Amino acid sequence: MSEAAGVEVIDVVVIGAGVAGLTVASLLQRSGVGCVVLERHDRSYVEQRQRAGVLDYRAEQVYVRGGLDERLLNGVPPSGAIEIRIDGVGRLFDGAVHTGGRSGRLLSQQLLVQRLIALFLDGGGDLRFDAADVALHGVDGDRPWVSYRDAAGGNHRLDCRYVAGCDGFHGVSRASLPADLVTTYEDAESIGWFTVLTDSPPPRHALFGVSRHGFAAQFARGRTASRFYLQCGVGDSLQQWSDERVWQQLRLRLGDEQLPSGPIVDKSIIDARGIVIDPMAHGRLFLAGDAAHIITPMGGKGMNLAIADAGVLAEALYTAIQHGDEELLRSYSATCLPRVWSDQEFSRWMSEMMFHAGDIDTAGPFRWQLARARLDRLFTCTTAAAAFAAMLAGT
Ligand code: FAS
Repeated sequence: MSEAAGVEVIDVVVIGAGVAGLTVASLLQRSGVGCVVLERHDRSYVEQRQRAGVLDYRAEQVYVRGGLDERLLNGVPPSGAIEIRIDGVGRLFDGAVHTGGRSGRLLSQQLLVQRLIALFLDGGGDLRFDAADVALHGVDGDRPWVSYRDAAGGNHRLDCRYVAGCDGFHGVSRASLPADLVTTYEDAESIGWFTVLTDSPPPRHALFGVSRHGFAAQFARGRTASRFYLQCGVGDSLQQWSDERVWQQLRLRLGDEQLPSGPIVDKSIIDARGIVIDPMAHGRLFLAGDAAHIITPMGGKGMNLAIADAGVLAEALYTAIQHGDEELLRSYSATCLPRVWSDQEFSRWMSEMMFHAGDIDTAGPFRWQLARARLDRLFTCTTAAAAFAAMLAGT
């Protein structure tokens, strides 16, 4: 980092300290590339956000290849089997059996973010929280720069070579792309669903409940919390879902009258849209994670796609800065998009299977039968099981 007349000069500015931004920054730090991370919220806010809960095998390998796995994955158990409970009857699906043991880890996004922040700061990383009014300038030229205001009201300018836009779907990076140069693909699932976070015992296995009362799922979020997903009417509001109704429906759909309850600490409607931005780059600005794509949580790919993008971007930035070769940066978007679309397709395929196989009115009797056949095939056809296991693991 050098400074001239109040202007700081750095190789890379990373916008956003979510899983994508922190993964890019930690990998760059490890490879000796200087970067500054700008995050608009304070540390405690970023560290308390509870989102995803499973790190897939593909994302795990990004940390293994980057030499970060020891610090990030220490003591984190494999994700293990999932339970699919159809009308109250449970069947265990152990993906690792079909993938030669490659499955993923039960790692909450919250814990991963906490560990990434500690790793980056312990390594002397420059992470600036409470960065307000972040703005990008000249990203389509040779000398982009980023401005922001710190918590004390001081204005800052960072001159850089590249910008990693990892600030989520509502951040400034995606908004900086010229509208006439990008295509936004968008499609909404014809199903409503919402999620609740509870202080109640987690399930032994990730649990998917398919029942005539509708879909529900339960995932561990640490040792004492659960995240549940429930199908609801398209356009439903949270006011229509009292805590009492939530627990009543969960017991019904998971076929478990004894399902232990607890305080519901968070409730939010799921944005049931799939969105992909193409290209994921413009000039010297490169988008990673939710800044470039939104995916519904059914296949557990939101966090994992963000980490996969970050792995590709960090290597491309390293090669450009340390070896002056921009080929990987030029092909960054073309490298990421096929994987993004593959995960979008998988997530939609799984959503349709789980939702259509439940409440017969959701998709009608014929599609209900199709979805039940698709579910059953996971347990009766090794080829179908292997394909499903490979997509879940990201292998
Ligand atoms: P993030 O949104 O995580 O991080 C972006 C960061 O940029 C944030 O810290 C934000 O504060 C910062 N930022 C934004 N604008 C800025 C600006 N102008 N200046 C500076 N900083 C700025 N995915 C799954 O796979 N499984 C799940 O079970 C799952 N559950 C979810 C539950 C919820 C409630 C939500 C909201 C999402 C869930 N997801 C799930 C999806 C989630 O994991 C995202 O895909 C993931 O957080 C994407 O990571 P990032 O791209 O790093 O974006």
